[in-house]
Amino acid sequence: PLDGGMLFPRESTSREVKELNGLWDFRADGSPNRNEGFEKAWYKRRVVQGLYVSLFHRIPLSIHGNSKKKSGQSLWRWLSDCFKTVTQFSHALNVSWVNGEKVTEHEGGHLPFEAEISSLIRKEPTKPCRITIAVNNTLTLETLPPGTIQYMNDRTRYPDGFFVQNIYFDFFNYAGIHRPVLLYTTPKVYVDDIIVETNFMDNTGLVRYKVSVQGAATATLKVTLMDKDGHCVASSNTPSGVLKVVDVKLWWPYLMHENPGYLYSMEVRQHTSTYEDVYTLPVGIRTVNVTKTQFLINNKPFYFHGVNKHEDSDIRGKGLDCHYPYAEEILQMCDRHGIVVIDECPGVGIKDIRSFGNASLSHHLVVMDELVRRDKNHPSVVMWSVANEPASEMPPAEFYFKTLIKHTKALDHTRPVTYITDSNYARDKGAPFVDVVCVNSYFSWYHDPGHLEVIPIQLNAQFENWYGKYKKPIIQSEYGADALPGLHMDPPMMFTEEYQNALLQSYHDVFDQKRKQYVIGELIWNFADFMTAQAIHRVVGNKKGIFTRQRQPKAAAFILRRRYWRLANETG
Ligand code: BDP
Repeated sequence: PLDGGMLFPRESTSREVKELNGLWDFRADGSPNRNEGFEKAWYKRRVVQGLYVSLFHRIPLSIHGNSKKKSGQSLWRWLSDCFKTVTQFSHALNVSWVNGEKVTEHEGGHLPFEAEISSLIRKEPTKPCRITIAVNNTLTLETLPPGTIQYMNDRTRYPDGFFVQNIYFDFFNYAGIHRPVLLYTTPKVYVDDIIVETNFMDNTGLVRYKVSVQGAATATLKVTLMDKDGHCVASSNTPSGVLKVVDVKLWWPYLMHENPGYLYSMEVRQHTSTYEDVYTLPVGIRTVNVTKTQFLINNKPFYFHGVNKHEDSDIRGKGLDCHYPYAEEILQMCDRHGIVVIDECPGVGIKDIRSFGNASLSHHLVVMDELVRRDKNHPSVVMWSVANEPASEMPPAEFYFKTLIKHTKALDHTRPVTYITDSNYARDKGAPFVDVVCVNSYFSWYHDPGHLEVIPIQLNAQFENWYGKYKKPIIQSEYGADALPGLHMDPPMMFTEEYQNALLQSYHDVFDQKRKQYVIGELIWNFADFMTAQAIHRVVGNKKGIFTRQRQPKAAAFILRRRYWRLANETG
């Protein structure tokens, strides 16, 4: 189990949050084993020349907080989810220092980690404080995503020290700090975690909650649930219990209800004789259930329709608009708007049999711990995905996915669990353990390129085979075609906007036949064009976006808009 909760840092009368955004100084460690920054202790001083890898930030800190807060009684901690991990080179982790003293290390990018740094800041309270982070985007068979480093030793063909980082996924392997770095305070006795599970019976909402407090053996607690207008609808003073909400307003997905994304606020107020802490958590009351043929939100059939996204955009590269998994700020927006999310960990590219070993599995379990810890309270998150397109036909995949899915269900029994497969229904070894079968397929693109006429027969067979074998609802979790914006041809040819349209429409015809039966969703690959590694099948990145990398629509975007309105009017 992980140490402590990971409540999103929020301001309150007892808490202060500073964003450490802006320009950080950075320097690349290009030494052969990427160790120079550690050996020469770059974190002890300011080094600005060069590219990146060590990142420095100097911030003026007032440790007294503002007057509303009890001065000198705060814990400062900083939080980050910078990117990627390393084991290949001598330092296995993302490492962080404050004023030259190491405070934490963390394996894996994409998910937040934090350290409590009050004692370091108090040492020299009048001096500016320097935070240094070493990040490494080297991928090995045991990282998530996995990768390998291949040294090229033939000096007649490659320069000295030449190596390539092999990856098994289709997005650019960025490095750096991609999301906000936050510095925040809590009182010494503080609300460390809140777990909320929701349900309803007739008109009464049920909010089961559990609050953990750190720093004191006993503390007085007051839990108040308020509606959108700030009226108290239920309250309690025990650390765990069930709040009953009469005439509940449920959290609904967008277009399924006139009130999508309804959120209550749960204020948790904790105090001892010296300390008071206040934390307010948004709460959406809804249920999720899966039957053999349906996905139910609040007991009504829900049909997934929308986009897959990558953390990528022009000029900026990777940022907040993310995937694997999305930044928590994006999930908060989805909570508010009623946008439904399948929350996926960075388990992409598990293709090599060695990535099914014990070390990989143990790390993957921890990554699921971190994902569930961060996102458990988001109503928008309706399902966990533990991986994308693993080699799930390999023999060790059975034990691997059985263990991983069981673990995830033990962490959260309220949400279904899946992974995304592109393997054959007859050979896939993990599907017995998922609640919903999620299948990616690229008929008339990677298979039978140019032959749109194969889609009806192959896609129908795909659905019938999976459903016939597993009797579980199915989501088409990826489908699509590359289109270069502005390229036109009739009859449609691959890479034109017309071909992308025709391909999507053929898929849609089949979805329409099957969605009344057991197909419960369709997710387009991809929302917008994105950068990838260079390859002969990529023309400056992947062009399967229905929007360009600059977020301008291709013709396909209009087809989807019409389709989604039609779907909404039928079901909503
Ligand atoms: C799918 C992968 C996705 C790729 C896509 C493609 O899940 O990451 O970008 O193929 O090749 O198999 O466009």
